[in-house]
Amino acid sequence: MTVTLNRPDKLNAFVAGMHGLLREAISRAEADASIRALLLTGAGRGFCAGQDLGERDMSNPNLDLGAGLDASYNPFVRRLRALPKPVVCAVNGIAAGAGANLALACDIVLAARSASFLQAFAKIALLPDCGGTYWLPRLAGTARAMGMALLAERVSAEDAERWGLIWKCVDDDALMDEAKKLAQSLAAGPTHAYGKIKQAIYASATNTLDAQLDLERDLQRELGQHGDYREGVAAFLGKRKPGFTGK
Ligand code: T3D
Repeated sequence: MTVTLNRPDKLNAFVAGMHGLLREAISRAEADASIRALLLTGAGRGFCAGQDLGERDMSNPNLDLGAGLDASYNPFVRRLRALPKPVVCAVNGIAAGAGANLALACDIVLAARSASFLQAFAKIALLPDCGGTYWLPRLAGTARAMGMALLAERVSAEDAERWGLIWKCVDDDALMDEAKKLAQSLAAGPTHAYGKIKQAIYASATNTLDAQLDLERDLQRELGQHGDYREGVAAFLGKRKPGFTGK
């Protein structure tokens, strides 16, 4: 399934209605077994410029940004990470604020060479949200995380790849072909195993080695009972391509 953020005149900045549509999309991706990979991208010259800054009522003395995160952004990030299917992000242009951190929440991030990542938050006296303070130090190290968050400067797609923030930077005109090919190939793969790979890799951020070894054992035990494992081994031994079903 491809989900395209589609408000290009505002660089796909988030307004309330988009959150509703994203909720519907992720619910479909969760429920529909025929959807075996998700591809997230943006329409136009930007990927996403984060929260639409015109949407908040600045005259409200009780403005509660935490409530907005609780209601919309945070559940979406949690559901993306927990989705037992691979999520590919094709960052087609600038990814700023919540847009940058939403991209980094995805499992495999490709970015167009002309794209960039901007932790814009400090410019408006906020802090990186949507998991930014979690992913940035883990992916790029504290020094770079701090630089990105405090200085709020654009990081090019090439630097993002070099720093380990994303999987790959590709030429602009190759981005969508490459992202679709990748998503299609993942969708034809052992998607049940991919779900467990996600679970294990993401759990490692907070697990001890002992806990992680136990988790690997438990998940491997389960995968060993799955038809895709049998098919993978039979295909290898039979010198043929495997036909994984994910079921
Ligand atoms: O409220 C809460 O829920 C708290 C949660 C916050 C999460 C966040 O995401 S906070 C961070 C919000 N995002 C930003 O601060 C980024 C703001 N945008 C920019 O700094 C720049 O637009 C960019 C660096 C991303 C791109 O610059 P540039 O020069 O390529 O484009 P531009 O001309 O600034 O933008 C094009 C249009 O999109 C323009 O509209 P116009 O003038 O043509 O009608 C611009 O106003 C609009 N736009 C871009 N970003 C936003 C936006 N409009 C509303 N909100 C935006 N975030």
